[in-house]
Amino acid sequence: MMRLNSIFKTDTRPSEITPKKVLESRRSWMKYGALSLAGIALPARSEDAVKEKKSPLSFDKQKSKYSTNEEKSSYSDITSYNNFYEFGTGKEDPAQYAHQLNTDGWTVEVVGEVLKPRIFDVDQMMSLAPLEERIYRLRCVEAWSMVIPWLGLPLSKILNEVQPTGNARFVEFVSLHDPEQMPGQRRPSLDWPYTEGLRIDEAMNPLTLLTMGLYGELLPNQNGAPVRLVVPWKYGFKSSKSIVTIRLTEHQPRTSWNHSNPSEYGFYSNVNPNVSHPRWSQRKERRIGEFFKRDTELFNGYSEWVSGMYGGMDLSAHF
Ligand SMILES: Nc1nc2c(c(=O)[nH]1)N[C@H]1C(S)=C(S)[C@@H](COP(=O)(O)O)O[C@H]1N2
Ligand SMILES: [Mo]
Repeated sequence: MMRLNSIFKTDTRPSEITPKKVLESRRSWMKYGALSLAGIALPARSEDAVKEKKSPLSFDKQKSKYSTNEEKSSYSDITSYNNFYEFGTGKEDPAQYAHQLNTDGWTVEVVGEVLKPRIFDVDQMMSLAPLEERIYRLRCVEAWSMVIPWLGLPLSKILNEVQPTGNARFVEFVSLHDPEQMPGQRRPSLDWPYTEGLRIDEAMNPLTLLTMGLYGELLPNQNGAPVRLVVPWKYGFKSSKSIVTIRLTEHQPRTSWNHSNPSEYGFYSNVNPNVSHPRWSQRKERRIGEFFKRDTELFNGYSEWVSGMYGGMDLSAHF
């Protein structure tokens, strides 16, 4: 805890200071949310939550049944070694430049093949379920990994709100496109905006989280504030950051990495030690902060909950 204490500049452990801090930022979101909605009433659920004086941000301190028991990566590793190409292609670029991103008044539109398209502000999304802490492994395609205590809610809670139509077979996630705030977007390192996608059953799987925080705090910008996806059985690039649009579609959406290099980055990108990346093996991974490599597990160790979705599929063809 020594290290964390120094990061948070306090004698209190982060887990103990969380509720107040998070609650304070919730209030500022409420304020901005109200402004941006300009007179449009907040949905009943959000108002009810306030009336009941029950913070919708209170989260389950018990470990979720989906959490790993492995040692968590340090807060400083999680927030200083990132991939977020909107802020540059170097691992240290996001921590250096992402503070330029203004997340005030952020909204996410949930549109497409749905009966009730809707624009959510971040607070409204958080109000749909109590935030829950889940300690998930994040395995990057570059063969490193971390263990991160995320704070989020199952994406299915949001999707159920908008009522997918019978044509909704995929979900597309679009991240913010704003070259003024995101210097990396002034270069064609990817085809902007960053887009990703999941099949609808993957999106509805209880492991798939819409995440607003980590280590009991709101997400630092470099980790994808104010709202990012976390899909723990897939390579990290499927977990889109700073999302502004969630679109349900009939056809498989085009995704940024697949588009830039289809032979290296498949649509599914399930973590799989038996399917090599064309330029390196995926059999082993280096846990950031450790010296010796570990064996990579199929579906990043989450087979129990996800393998059923891929029955009969050739995972080397659908990599
Ligand atoms: N919008 C956006 N989302 C993104 C990326 C990105 O460049 N832009 N990088 C992805 C990659 S490659 C990884 S490994 C994870 C890293 O998440 P982390 O920095 O929170 O560990 O974010 C993913 N989400
Ligand atoms: Mo990644």
